[in-house]
Amino acid sequence: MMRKRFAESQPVYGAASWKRWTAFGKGWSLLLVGLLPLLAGAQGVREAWVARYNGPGNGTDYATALAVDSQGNVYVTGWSWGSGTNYDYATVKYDANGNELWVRRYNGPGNGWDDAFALAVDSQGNVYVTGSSVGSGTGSDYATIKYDANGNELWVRRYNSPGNGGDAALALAVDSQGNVYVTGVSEGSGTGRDYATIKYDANGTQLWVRRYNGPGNSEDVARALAVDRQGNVYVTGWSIGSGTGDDYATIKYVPCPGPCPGDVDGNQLVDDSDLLRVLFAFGQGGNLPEDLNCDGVIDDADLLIVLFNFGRGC
Ligand SMILES: [Ca+2]
Ligand SMILES: [Ca+2]
Ligand SMILES: [Ca+2]
Ligand SMILES: [Ca+2]
Repeated sequence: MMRKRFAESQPVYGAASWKRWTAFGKGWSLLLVGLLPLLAGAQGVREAWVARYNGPGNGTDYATALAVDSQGNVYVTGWSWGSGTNYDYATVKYDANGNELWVRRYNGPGNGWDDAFALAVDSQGNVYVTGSSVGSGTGSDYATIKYDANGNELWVRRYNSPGNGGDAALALAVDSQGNVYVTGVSEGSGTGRDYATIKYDANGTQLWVRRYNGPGNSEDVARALAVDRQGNVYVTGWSIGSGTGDDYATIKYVPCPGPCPGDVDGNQLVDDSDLLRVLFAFGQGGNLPEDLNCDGVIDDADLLIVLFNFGRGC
């Protein structure tokens, strides 16, 4: 009997306890189920702020590009209806809380349609924008602007194509030295529209322009650009081929002279093989690695670069 009572009492006590514990457990289970997405790393999102910008013309304003810096400041640009100036670039800096710190507008010399398409910010907070801006008798041109962190305009550089037609910069990058690279679409001279890629130094001095006309001798539009730590520049876009319609066309530009002057074959040493390559290519023109000073022909100057650096490792 004792055994039975004990045996009977156990489940009674046990059931009540179990009910309490299971009820408690269910509560925890539900809580855990609720927390599980967070524990698993899934997160919600909340709208911290919305900042709107209406230009002085109270008309159409289109933002096209955005960047954020290490302090959480946010930069946007685009095109914005002005007051008697048609569309202008309008670049806005917000702090991390969405407060508008400054607005800078740019109206080109043609007092016409000016559209910013790309923006970047560097580690000093300098802001770079580029796009298409109507010139004075030049159609639209690239117009690239550098602002300091306070929005002071440091320089504006314009580029008009050899075809004196429509030009629109569509992409921009800045490297760690503050060199600025832009690319886009630019009217050629008998080549339809071409890629045109430009490098400016930190002071806005134009260092080079390179154009690309595809095999279809027709429309070529560069849409994106990147620069790596060695200063190699990459652009891509769409380009009419020869019987292939539009194709991707991706180009790498290497700096000239390179980081290891005289090193033609890229083995980080200036030696016999580099000398032989320059001698073998001597007198040739065109876009060759033996053209060490990039003047379009392999000549004495290139030979001197090899001889001057002979034996040097990089
Ligand atoms: Ca508006
Ligand atoms: Ca304008
Ligand atoms: Ca132009
Ligand atoms: Ca072309």
